[in-house]
Amino acid sequence: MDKMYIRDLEIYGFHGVYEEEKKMGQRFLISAELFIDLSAAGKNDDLTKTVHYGQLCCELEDEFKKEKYGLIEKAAEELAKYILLNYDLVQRVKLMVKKPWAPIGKPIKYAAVEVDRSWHKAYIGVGSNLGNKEENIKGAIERINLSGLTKVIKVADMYETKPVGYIEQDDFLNTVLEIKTLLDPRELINILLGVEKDLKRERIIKWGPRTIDLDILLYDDIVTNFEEAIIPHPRMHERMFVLKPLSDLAPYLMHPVLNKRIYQLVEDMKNEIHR
Ligand code: PH2
Ligand code: MG
Ligand code: MG
Repeated sequence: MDKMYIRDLEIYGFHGVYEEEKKMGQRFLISAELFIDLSAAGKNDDLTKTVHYGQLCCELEDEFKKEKYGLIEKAAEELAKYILLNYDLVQRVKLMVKKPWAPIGKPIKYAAVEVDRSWHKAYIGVGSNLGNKEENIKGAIERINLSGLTKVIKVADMYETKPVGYIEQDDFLNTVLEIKTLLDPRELINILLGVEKDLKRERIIKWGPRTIDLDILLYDDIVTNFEEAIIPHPRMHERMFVLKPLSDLAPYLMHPVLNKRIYQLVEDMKNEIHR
């Protein structure tokens, strides 16, 4: 991947654990490594296909001076997020904050931290079979977007489906979302649980009626084994109400455990039914 560098942008700021640092301020040096495809800008000599580094430096300075944090970790985290949220073309950023005048009474060149942050792509299975199903799903999408660090990129068609598992309940409306997120899987699952709660989901019967169900199906190509979010979703390949909308969005995507493409999983399941 191509990169753009900002090296040692000097900013006078007020971050620090000690009171005098917040009062007097000190010199900081900011470096950023942006992962960005520069080929279109390179071919066409077109500024709109890249990042204007002059503008970026001004914005980083404003952002850096807006708050007084205790830790350079926090300052670095905020700047990395700022870049990813405000510059669509940037896929990943490494951001370093150096403190050459750190008041520690020792002769060091500087103390510094670097954070490495990037967008992740994930697919979310959505289902509703209680209340106004379509409104519930739209409400969930809105809330996910409002949560800040996650954006819904694509929404598959909505499918009316017969309940699978516990069948004494109303039909479902199902779809799948493609999202990009700065959250790790645990943080993402917590946001999704918050949205479910917000939409008055009550967990009474396992696999029973729900206003909204939001499941992480896939997250990049990672494989997890922690209880709260097993990724890929362990039953996704057995559920047509997941596979069909997912295959509308990403038929050629590989399932990282089964090593098959999504459209192949759809075919497998159809053959299973007709066997
Ligand atoms: N979700 C379940 C159990 N059964 N059936 C359909 N048709 N759609 C669902 O979303 C669904 C289900 C558990 O999450
Ligand atoms: Mg579910
Ligand atoms: Mg669920």
